[in-house]
Amino acid sequence: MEDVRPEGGAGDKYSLIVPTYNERLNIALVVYLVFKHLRDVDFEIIIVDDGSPDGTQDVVKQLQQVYGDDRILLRARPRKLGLGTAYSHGLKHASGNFVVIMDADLSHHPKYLPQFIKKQQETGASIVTGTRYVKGGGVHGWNLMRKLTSRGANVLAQTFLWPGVSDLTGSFRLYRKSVLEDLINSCVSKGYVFQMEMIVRASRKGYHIEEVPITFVDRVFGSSKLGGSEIVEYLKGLAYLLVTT
Ligand SMILES: Nc1nc2c(ncn2[C@@H]2O[C@H](COP(=O)(O)OP(=O)(O)O)[C@@H](O)[C@H]2O)c(=O)[nH]1
Ligand SMILES: [Mg+2]
Repeated sequence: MEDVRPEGGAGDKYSLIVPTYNERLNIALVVYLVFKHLRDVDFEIIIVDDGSPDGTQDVVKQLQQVYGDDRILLRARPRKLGLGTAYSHGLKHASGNFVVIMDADLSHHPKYLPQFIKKQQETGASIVTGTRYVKGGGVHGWNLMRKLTSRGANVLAQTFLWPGVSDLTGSFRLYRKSVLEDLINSCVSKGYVFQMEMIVRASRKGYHIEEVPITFVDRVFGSSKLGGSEIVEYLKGLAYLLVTT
């Protein structure tokens, strides 16, 4: 199946899973930029909206009129059910042999998508992950506290889990679909820890992982959902991974 396909292209299809909660102001720009940067690529965008009260779905429906509902799939859920299950929900509807997971708030800029694809084709990797913590990568727009939190989280996890990947908590990644299915089935964490569990388990399972430096720019519109309780959850998650992987 996917894994025996010759590398390098023809026939590859990319399903971009974009979870949204109150992204009315961002989603059209993200979609526009994806089309702009993936001109010669076969792809679909699967938007998993959790009943956003701001009317995100109305904007998505308008985008479907413009780009076609075979390119923009709206796979909504009735209410806010969390990110981890949003990915598996989107995955059920993915028809590509590769899946990209990205945020809707432009922190994950679509301009990097061609680099992810190229890296996968050159290396045959099962996962290509965007990393902020190598030369050429970075973070813009975060205050010192948030930078320290993210950096600290990565340093802690590197120290204890030695996953061989420089950015564990970022979530801008390309996966072979079969690999993502396997990982989602093996992961139990919720929330922010989920991204770290996915990549740590991938590394333990011996999947070939490559990195592409990205600059993460904080969202311009809307507000983030990260707070103090996530830091506590993160530390619990780290401890859990330490004993289970
Ligand atoms: N479907 C769905 N999407 C969500 C949920 N929570 C966050 N998102 C989306 O997930 C992405 C990342 O969330 P964000 O608040 O930007 O997290 P941050 O970048 O870590 O601060 C964005 O595209 C959000 O709209 C949720 O419960 N359900
Ligand atoms: Mg964000």
